[in-house]
Amino acid sequence: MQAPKHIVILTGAGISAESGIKTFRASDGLWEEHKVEDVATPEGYHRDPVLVQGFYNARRQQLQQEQIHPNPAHYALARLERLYPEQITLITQNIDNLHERAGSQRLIHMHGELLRARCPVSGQVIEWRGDLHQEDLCSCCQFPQPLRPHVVWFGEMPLGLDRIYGALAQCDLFISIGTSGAVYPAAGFVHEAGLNGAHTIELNLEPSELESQFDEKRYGPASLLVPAYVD
Ligand code: BJW
Repeated sequence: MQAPKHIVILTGAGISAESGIKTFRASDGLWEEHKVEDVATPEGYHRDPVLVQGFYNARRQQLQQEQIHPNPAHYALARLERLYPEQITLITQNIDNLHERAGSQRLIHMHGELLRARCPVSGQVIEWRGDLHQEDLCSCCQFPQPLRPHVVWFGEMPLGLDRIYGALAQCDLFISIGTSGAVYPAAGFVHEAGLNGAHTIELNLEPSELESQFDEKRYGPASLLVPAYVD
């Protein structure tokens, strides 16, 4: 691959599918078992915090099982970052930690991180590897608050947007990997990058909802496509 000046890479649930982590919108995906509005909105959380904490506790436990590992797609992106550390902005919508475990260091978790909890009042974020319960209170406020998962639900503001839009404004290559393009603002990044003159490429199992917006497309499993593209 010829080195562009700046590359923005956006990943979604599809990159972690072959590591054994379920995607959202597949027929056996996470939304098949749960209603989106129950487990991925602030309203759902306020209605039934125990249900929502249980949903994330189960995913947190699964992520830390021995058989869950980064796959060749995560490793290929980490290799690319080692080759071009200054030229790459890696943005993930995933809350798993598989990019970091593969060696990626300069990573933006725009929808948060499963292994962290957050105080809803001060915004303080702390590492959290075990189950999270309503009785787990923050230690930052005068009146301690129940900690919540450090994730971004529908209607909430994604994280790192200033850095993301800054990188999109200067990138000449935009690569989207394993995302359905169903959720904004991430679904708008290809348009944004295209406006700035970047070459855009989709690497996905199948054409996404945004397929027609990409200059180049390759379809198949990420564990094969990504190493073949970046190496
Ligand atoms: C493989 C593979 C393999 C499988 N190899 N590929 C109307 C119009 C426009 C916008 C809105 C609207 N109404 C509301 C909105 C905004 C809303 C939104 O987008 N709603 C849509 C439903 C329309 N967005 C928000 O509310 C966001 N905030 C916001 O907009 O703030 C205001 C704002 C304004 C202006 C600028 C900026 C901000 C927040 C969105 C938060 C999303 N949160 C979740 C949950 C996170 C925590 C958790 O993990 O539980 O994020 S929802 C869920 O979807 C999760 C994911 O990150 C996200 C995207 O899913 P992803 O990764 O694409 O997964 P899938 O399953 O959809 O797709 C997997 C893909 O992989 C598929 O294509 C497969 O084919 C492929 N695949 N195996 C390669 N082996």
